[in-house]
Amino acid sequence: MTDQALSPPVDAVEVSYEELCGALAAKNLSPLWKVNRELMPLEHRSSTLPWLWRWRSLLPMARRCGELITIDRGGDRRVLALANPGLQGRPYTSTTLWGAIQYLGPHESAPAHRHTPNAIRFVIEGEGVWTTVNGDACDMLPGDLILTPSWHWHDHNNSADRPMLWFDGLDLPLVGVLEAVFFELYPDETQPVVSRNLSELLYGKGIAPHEPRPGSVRDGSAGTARAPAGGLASPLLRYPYTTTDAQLEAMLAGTRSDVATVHFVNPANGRSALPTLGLSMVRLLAGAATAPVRRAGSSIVVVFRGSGYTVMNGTRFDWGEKDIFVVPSWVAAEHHALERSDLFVTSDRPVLEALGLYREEMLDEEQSVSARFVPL
Ligand code: 1HN
Repeated sequence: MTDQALSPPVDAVEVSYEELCGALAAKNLSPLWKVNRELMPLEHRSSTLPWLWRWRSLLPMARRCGELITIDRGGDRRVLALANPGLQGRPYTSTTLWGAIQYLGPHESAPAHRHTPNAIRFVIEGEGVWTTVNGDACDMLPGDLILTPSWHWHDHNNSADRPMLWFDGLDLPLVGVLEAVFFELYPDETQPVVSRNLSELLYGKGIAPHEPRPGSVRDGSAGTARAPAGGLASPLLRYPYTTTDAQLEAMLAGTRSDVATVHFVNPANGRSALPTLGLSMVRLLAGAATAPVRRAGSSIVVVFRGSGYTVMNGTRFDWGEKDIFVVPSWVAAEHHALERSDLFVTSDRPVLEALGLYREEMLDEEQSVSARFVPL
């Protein structure tokens, strides 16, 4: 029998329900009624697990990698991804964020390349290293944040006798699901250094260069290596810890609060320094705690200084200096500092906000797993 109303005419399918299901699968069709609750669960679910990586186990393994693994072209970087055990062996810290430790030995260089995922470096240990970003050599000292925005050339160079370790944060898993990952090797091992900390000099002081419109007659930017202002990413590429520290101190002194947070923003527009990554530093004084909150979107926390614990969905994660942990989407989290602590946070929040998907919920004291500790 054919259905004449359809063009072209098709054969009617007269089979049992079981046979129909088999026929659907054979034709790559999937009935929603079988996967509905999985796709639209009534309770929010995240496959990312709350997890913590201890510095005392990370460091010796990173060092051993330094001895056994060379940085060749091809391999390119000596990076240990913080692979979330909820993500079936994929090397991602959450479904949207890549978090990793990178180790660069004395007098080593990690060759120049560029890619569409946005990346940040947050320096944990070492000195005498710089990352050249589109020709601008950005010095890296502990606590500094360095941006390598989408499609910017970058290579890392260690001129010191000591190894260097930093945290790499990327939006790679997100750009991956969008199937928008592109990658290119620089023709040479490293880029010529055109300037040193120029982005900081030009954009780090609240006053910024006049930017002629691209293509205008007197557009003096042609031929310079620096990142464009007016793009989605910040033209400021280096956020030194000295500035972060001074700002947090001023905030705490000025507010009599025991918690202060700074956001690393694009000085040209006040938005997040990178379009896909939220970047902030939270300082908690000894005994301070943040109220329990759950947020859509995930974040990775690097404990730069201090010690304390974070309660995530009722489980307590004790942390010390340089430990790294992940807060999955919609997991209630509260941070408690046992001593004065600095927490560096990388999140996917700008993406959720831009798409109208961001939500958060403050949880009251009863729902809190442990009551807020009020310092004497
Ligand atoms: C990358 O290019 C770097 O440039 C670090 O240092 C980590 C992880 C995945 C893909 C590219 C770097 C990376 C990465």
